[in-house]
Amino acid sequence: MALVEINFDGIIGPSHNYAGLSLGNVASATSKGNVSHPRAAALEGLAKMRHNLRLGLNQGLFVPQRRPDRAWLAALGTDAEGAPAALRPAAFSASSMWAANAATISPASDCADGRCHLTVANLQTMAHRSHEWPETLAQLRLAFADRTHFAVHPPVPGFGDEGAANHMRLAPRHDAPGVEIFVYGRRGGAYPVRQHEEASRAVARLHRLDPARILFAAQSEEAVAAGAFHNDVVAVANENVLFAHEQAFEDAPGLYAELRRLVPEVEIVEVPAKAVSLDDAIGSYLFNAQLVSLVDGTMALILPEEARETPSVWRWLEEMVAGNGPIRRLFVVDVRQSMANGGGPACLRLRVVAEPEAIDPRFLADEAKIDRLAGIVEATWPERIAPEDLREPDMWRRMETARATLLEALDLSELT
Ligand code: SUG
Repeated sequence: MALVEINFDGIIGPSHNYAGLSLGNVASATSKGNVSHPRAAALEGLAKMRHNLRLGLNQGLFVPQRRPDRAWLAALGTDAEGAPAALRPAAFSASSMWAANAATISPASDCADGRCHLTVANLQTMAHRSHEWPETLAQLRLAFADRTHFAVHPPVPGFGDEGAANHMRLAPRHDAPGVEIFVYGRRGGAYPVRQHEEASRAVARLHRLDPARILFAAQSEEAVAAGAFHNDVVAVANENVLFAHEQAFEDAPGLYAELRRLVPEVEIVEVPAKAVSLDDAIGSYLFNAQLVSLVDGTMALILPEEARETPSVWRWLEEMVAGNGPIRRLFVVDVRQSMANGGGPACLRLRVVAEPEAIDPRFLADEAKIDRLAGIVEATWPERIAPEDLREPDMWRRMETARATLLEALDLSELT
């Protein structure tokens, strides 16, 4: 059986809304109070999955979580009827769609026990994301139940961990031993840093990685302060290629030197600030592209429409693919509903290198399954949600019925 990369996308849930909950996430703040379109959002996400399947990529899925999260509200001494205004939106957020924050993954070839390790992220910095982990853990325990192949860890305590969005892996190929880079925040100007170095170090220990083949790198303060609340807003890696903004890291030359020593095949594609400013990089989500290896062995970027609409970014990309670098092709997808909350194509997926046969097939996707899911979304997802709709019991029931219908279609009703 072959080890391949599988992208697990979070299906965008029926409660998708714009509540401006993420301090330091510029798009979330800008969209605060706007009317959202959950049905269109979920269809955009499914269309991205279909697009990637047609490129020959392997695709998986995670299901939306229970929203409103009545158990979480109960633990806070309230309920959906009585929730104070400061709590209500946090109980409704569809933020588990951003699967890049679900967990950190180390493929089997990096881990001392020869198993793929997955640690669920605690997401403790933001209240609306801090209650994702129990349901994420439940899904990962089902999808990756085979203990001969996988070890699923609960979240690390005490220190903020935001999962794969702050983790990169460089290797000659997906199935070869690699070097894992854990990126953390030290300072973020007016904004919180969400990935703590101690959380990253704990994950590396739990995954039984070789200490000689891991690197820890701080995000630059200017990147966090400009809105790079996760490293995957300013850098992305795939196999032997690192694609990063010049201002992504506190000590880029030091990181690159270590990488070149440990992975001689590495190719670093750095975008200079004079060609693309940090603001343009963050506004367009250039680096939140999925950097993927196509079946013919070349690499491609799967970019959001906003990258094509940002002149400095598109100019730079066109020059890059016209040159001789390792990234040969550009694809553009429309995930505007997610983008307006700060989630690009790469935020919506969690990468796992594994044998598909070892995974619970209910979490794997093909086009027929995506078509079925799209039909359910069309029929049951709310068309629009305005902020005041979150106070309507009819809307809560609609969200709950929509999710239950989806789970039933996937034979995953045990997650209800
Ligand atoms: O955690 N947005 C998410 C976006 C996560 C993007 N993920 C990665 N970069 N990998 C966040 O900030 C907005 C929710 C709101 O404001 O209602 C939100 O949670």
